Amino acid sequence: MALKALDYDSLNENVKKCQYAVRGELYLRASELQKEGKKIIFTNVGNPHALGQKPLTFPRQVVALCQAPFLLEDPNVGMIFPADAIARARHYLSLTSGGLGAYSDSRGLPGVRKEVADFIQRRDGYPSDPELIFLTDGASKGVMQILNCVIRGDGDGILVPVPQYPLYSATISLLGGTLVPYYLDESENWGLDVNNLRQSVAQARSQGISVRAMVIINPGNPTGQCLSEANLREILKFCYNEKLVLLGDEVYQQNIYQDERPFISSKKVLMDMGSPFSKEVQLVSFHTVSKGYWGECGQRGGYFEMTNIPPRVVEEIYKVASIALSPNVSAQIFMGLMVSPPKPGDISYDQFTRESKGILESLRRRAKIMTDGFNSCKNVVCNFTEGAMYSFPQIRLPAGALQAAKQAGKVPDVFYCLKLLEATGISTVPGSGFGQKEGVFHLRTTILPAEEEMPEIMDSFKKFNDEFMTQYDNTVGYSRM
Ligand code: DCS
Repeated sequence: MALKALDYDSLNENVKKCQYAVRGELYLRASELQKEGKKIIFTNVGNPHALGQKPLTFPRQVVALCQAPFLLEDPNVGMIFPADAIARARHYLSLTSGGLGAYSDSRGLPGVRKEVADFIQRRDGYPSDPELIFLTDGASKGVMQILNCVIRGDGDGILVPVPQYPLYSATISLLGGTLVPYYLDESENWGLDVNNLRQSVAQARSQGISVRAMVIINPGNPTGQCLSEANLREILKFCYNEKLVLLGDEVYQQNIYQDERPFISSKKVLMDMGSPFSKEVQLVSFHTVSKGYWGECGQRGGYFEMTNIPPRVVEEIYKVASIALSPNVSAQIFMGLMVSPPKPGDISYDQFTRESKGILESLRRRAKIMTDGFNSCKNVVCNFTEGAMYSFPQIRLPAGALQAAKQAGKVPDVFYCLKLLEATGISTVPGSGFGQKEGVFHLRTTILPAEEEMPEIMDSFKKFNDEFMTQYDNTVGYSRM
């Protein structure tokens, strides 16, 4: 009998091929255990509010007023909302044509895109054009839109770091392109070696693949490293020589936990390099309201900025964005607020600063507690989390554990993470979901559990790990670095 269009065997093969480990086997098992009444610590997703982070007060006040504009007409509104939140709500409503219930332009509200451009200009010291900024439903949708424009078929390759955040591998699969991996160097704190890049491109070309774009994630997910300015220059030169569009995923730009290597945007480095690079290299940079000290993942707000993309191409990207009519309008307002927070002298400035500093300082402490905790465990080594929201320790599995995993029909790091979940309730993502070198195993946790719960979580991890290692440490030989 003929198959129906949505029978499994007739499905688009690209959909079946696509894998997304952050919500994979471990997450499903954790959800089952939770239903059975076990306490689960979900460290698999960088979802700060789900782990207890409180929303910043000022942006929620502004958006609440935009959602319920009748409150602005209430004579008592000033008793509940500060005057700067009221003024800002009126400002954003004036930028819309019909409030939050109306579609906006498919690129986003022009007034908010102007605020984003002003932010980029303040951050980098170079002009930014609102016409080249599109607002999106989270950074994910922006990445998908751009990859959709770049990938023409399986002969097109995209350079992606390994380990990587699986948005990239999954989207490339869905669009039928080819992922060209370049390996980050764990022994160099997950640094990026341009010689590796050259090798990856040469190898892909020898297989007839046309390499068209390069992804960087800075700060890194899952690896947590911050790229140096020198490294960014090398990357941009490489893209110039190879005619690659650079996709700069900079969603963790506020999440920095050391002072030696502050965040520097790819756009700034490119502009600093001057001509011909600044006029030639094609760059698309992504940002979001989901990360930083905002953590407003559920709002689904993001933007991308295009540099050196010809106007005709921008028009085409606009056309395709129009198919979805409009990005989420309340999320656009979150974005506007993120890029223009209260200023010194504003009524809400002190509270906003107190809240945001409190979150960032605590994340900095948590990054250290976590990496120190991992490094105190048997057969575990972990680079310091310099930025982003994750720790990515390497787990050196004894031969006995590799054998047991094989018997259970599991990839070794999936086996380890499942055992960890069953024993402690800690839900992580196995390193195989992000890509890693053959025969080397990792796991990823977020650094987001509440600070006061962190020591207990790390104790319970250590107890599990050290017992696991003793249990399987009956043979010679380990997985290696
Ligand atoms: N880029 C990177 C590097 C990310 O880590 C994420 C989300 C995104 C883009 C997309 O975020 P938004 O669409 O919300 O803007 N990170 C996921 C993760 O690894 N854990 O939680 C979500």
